[in-house]
Amino acid sequence: MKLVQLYLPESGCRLGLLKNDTVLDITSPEICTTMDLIDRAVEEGVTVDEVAAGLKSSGKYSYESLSITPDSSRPHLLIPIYPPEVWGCGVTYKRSAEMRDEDTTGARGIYDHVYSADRPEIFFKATALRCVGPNDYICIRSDSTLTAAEPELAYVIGEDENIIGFTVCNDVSAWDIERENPLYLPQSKVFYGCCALGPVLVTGSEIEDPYDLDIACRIIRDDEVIFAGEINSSAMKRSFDELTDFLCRDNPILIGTVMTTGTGIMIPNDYALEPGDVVEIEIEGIGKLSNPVRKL
Ligand code: DO4
Ligand code: MG
Repeated sequence: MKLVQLYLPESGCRLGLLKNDTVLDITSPEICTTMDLIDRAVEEGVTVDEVAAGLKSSGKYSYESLSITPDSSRPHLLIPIYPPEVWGCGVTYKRSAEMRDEDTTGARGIYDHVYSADRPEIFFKATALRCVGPNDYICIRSDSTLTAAEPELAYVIGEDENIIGFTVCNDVSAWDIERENPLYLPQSKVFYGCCALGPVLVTGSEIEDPYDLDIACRIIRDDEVIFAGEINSSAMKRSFDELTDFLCRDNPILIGTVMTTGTGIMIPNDYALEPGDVVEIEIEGIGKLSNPVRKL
């Protein structure tokens, strides 16, 4: 199933189900968000798909009409989940290790080391307050001059560390701050508008093989595509179980936590984000996440 959250001017956040190009409003008095749906599934010991299948539709919208710049006077898509936390994984693709090592003075080799080590790199990325949904602004920190998009496959963790579903993530990162000193990683990763998620949350049952998904990214400036890159999730070195296992070791996480799995598309420095750019990230079977850029 493809779940969305949508905003209606008269009633705020609603739960939606995307079928073909139509979004069905399946909100019920007690289930208005994807987190409500997940909590209900946990309470009843059933799957999210089973709870969603039992909800009645009270309205429908074309997906296209909802995929607009957020505007409180018009129905529009929201972030597909308000995650209690988002955690990130780093250097899970060879290209990420290579480019990061090339561009780092002083601590060269640390990225290759973490790519090859048993323990993955896992970092705190965001809370819902720092995340944005489809068509909303991702941000460049006021003190960064080299901020890049990081196109990533993300998953939502449920009960017993199972995967509830998948979404697209842009792990927007201030690379200049990370390169200045790797100990500055939290400042390069965590700031307002540092994480985009969406456009939908696809439940696990609908993704045949999450280790074989095409991931594509485009950066558009003044209506022209200035960068296009792609990778397949098969190039990721780690398994989801391995990442979740390390995340959850002695670290209590809440159901609905999002894990983003690292980038395999390394965007050359020439295409550092500028205000007015639009970043599109498309993952097979999930959809296209599009976000404009602004400077804080
Ligand atoms: O080690 C720095 C961050 C790595 C990262 O975010 C990635 O590989 O996607
Ligand atoms: Mg990343």
